[in-house]
Amino acid sequence: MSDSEDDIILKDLNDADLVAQMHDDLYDGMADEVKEGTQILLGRGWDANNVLAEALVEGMRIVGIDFRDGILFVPEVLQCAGAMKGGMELLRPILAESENAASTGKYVIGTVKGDIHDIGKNLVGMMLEGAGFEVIDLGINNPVENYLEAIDKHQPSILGMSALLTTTMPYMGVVIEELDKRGILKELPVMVGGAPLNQEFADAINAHTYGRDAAMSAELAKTIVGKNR
Ligand code: B1M
Repeated sequence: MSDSEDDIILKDLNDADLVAQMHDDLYDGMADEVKEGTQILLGRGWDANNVLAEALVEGMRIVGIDFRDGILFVPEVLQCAGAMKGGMELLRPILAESENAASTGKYVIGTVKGDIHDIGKNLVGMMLEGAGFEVIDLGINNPVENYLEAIDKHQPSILGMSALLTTTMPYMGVVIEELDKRGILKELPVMVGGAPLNQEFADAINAHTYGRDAAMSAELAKTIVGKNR
């Protein structure tokens, strides 16, 4: 996007220009600069949620458009993802700070088989930690066996599945069917989420809840375990 970064001193930019520059830096996969911008905004008193939404998630939305249109390719988008994760790591402890730190419940989360997208899942995990959940993150590309093993081992209050591809979202239904067959579904609420999903799909596969975004998912999770005031 921009090719004259050399002379730009991030801390000298006003908020709007800094956010725009961070979108460029995220697009260019410049992890150090994205981290520095994140730090500067926090230092100026920005709320962590606003830094996340306006600087990082919005930057990734722009990346997504050019990825879709064949302007950016997988290796470049991986670099963008790395830059986004750098910024998210700085926000993690702030988002996870909570008066509910004692544990609202256990939440097992993982991206489904065939799918390696994890940025959104990680964000959901951070918000859940912020809501006081103990989060057990199974990572990416999880077959049904991984979910079953984690349920057995951790006895969670909620199971969460993430999918970013139209080709992998049906696998959520496979997992839910298996839980149903084993009599687990009636005891364990399942939350599903990811960009291609909607409420209709969640209903069709018999999921308990559809989480549209990270903040809403944390609120829904608290409601499910009866901890929403
Ligand atoms: Co991929 N990719 N990708 N990709 N990628 C998408 C998803 C795509 C929409 C891009 C596009 O065409 N515009 C498209 C999917 C099209 C479709 O299925 N309809 C796509 C494709 C096609 C692919 C490949 C097939 C490309 C290829 O190889 N030719 C390939 C598939 C690999 C695989 O998984 N098997 C692929 C690969 C990759 C990368 C590895 C390069 C990289 C992932 C890196 C990583 O995650 N570590 C990548 C990325 C980064 C994207 C985009 C650009 C960004 C995704 C993202 O991180 N968004 C994405 C385009 C886009 O979405 N704009 C795209 C930011 C994140 C904060 O949002 O993940 O939606 P999101 O999460 C949100 C909500 O959805 C929700 O809360 C989150 C926060 O608010 N949410 C949940 C998510 N999970 C939840 C779970 C919940 C509740 C809420 O409860 C449990």
